[in-house]
Amino acid sequence: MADRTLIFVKPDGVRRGLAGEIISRFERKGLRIAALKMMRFTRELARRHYEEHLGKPFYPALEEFVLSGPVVAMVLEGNDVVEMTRMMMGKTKHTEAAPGTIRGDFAYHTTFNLIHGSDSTERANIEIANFFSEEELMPVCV
Ligand code: 3AN
Repeated sequence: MADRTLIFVKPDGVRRGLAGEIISRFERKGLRIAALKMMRFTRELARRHYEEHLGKPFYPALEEFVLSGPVVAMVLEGNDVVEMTRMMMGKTKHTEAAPGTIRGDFAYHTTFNLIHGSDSTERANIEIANFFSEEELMPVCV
C-alpha cells in the first residue's frame, strides 16, 4: 500500500481562498486524495493534535487560531508522500520557507502558516485516525 499523510488547510488558508490552490498543487504533483472534508476543530481535537506544543508560549494563540474557522482536511496517498508534502509545504517559519513552496509563496506569519502536514509516517497514522473514520477513506478505483 502507498504511504499516507494527513494534511489540512488551516483557517487562514480557507479564509484567503487558498484551499483550491493548495489541493490543486498536490493533485498536479500526482498524489491521490484518499479522503477530503471541510470541518471545524474542537478544543479537544486541538489539544490532541498539538500535544507536543501544549505548554509552549505560542500554544494558546495556536489553539485559538485553529478554532477560529473551518479547515479543509485530507488524506493524501503516494510513494514518499510525507517527505514530498513537507517539501511542497516549505519550512514552518515564514521567513525560511523557500519560494515555490506553499508557505514560501503565500505565508507571512509562523502561526498563520496556511497548512499542516504530518511529519512522519507514524504520526500520519495517528493523525489520520484523529480526523477520519475508516469509512471516509476511499479505496483506489480502477
Ligand atoms: P509544522 O506545521 O511545520 O509541522 P510544527 O508541528 O512544529 O510545524 O508546529 C505546528 C504549528 O505550530 C505550526 N504550523 C505553527 O502554526 C505553530 N508554531 C510552531 N512553532 C511556532 C513558533 N515558534 N511560533 C509560533 N507558532 C509556531
